[in-house]
Amino acid sequence: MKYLKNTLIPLLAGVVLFSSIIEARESKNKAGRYFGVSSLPTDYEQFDVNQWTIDTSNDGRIAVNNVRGIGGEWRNTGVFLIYAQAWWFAGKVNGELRVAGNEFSADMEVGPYGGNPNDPSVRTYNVKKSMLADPLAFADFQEWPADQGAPWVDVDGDGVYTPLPGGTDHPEFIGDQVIWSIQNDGVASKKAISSGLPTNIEVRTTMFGFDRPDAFGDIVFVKHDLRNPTSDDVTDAYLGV
Ligand SMILES: [Ca+2]
Repeated sequence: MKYLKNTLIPLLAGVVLFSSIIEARESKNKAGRYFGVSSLPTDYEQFDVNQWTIDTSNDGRIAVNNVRGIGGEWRNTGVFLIYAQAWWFAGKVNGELRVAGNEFSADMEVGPYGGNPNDPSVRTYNVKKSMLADPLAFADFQEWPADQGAPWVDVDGDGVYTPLPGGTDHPEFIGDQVIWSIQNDGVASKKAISSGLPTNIEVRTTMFGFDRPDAFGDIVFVKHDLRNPTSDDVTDAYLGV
């Protein structure tokens, strides 16, 4: 990725670790874990549909250490293999270096570029395929942010998200669990990591995974859609996890 000009750049990064790494103890009960802890504007949610339990957020960080002290746990064993994980983006605007850095905190503002970070609609949305059995019980299913760009299935084809059971639509379950949020690097006062001028990129983040007994159950996928909402080109652009 060398050039970002008002275009969509989907990236797919995989977090892969194999079961042979750890002689895991299966001593804990998944059902006892919380599902959804919110504190706007940063909103934490938990990925926990397969061998991984990962706390994530809507501010550009992938695995966060804020919730339980360490970000990624393997097989509910108390063995944490990820302390914290995030991505960095850098490029040039009018020849000047700009950086969006995220680590134990984030340069990113939550929500869409130019939006209100305190609006409850910019939270981290967390849905599972199992919610199809009782979709009315889950606010993130009912309020799935199709209008913000989250993936969804318009079953009745009318262009409007009308979720089950009142309607026919539902989030697009590209995995057995899908966690979605939007964030932007457009607020200079938020940039505690890089301290520089904003890159002004807007990012739509999709974390998903599969509840399967094979190697897919050992993987967490994270997709980042980077968009440039300004008329200033970002050149010589790089993204790394
Ligand atoms: Ca519809």
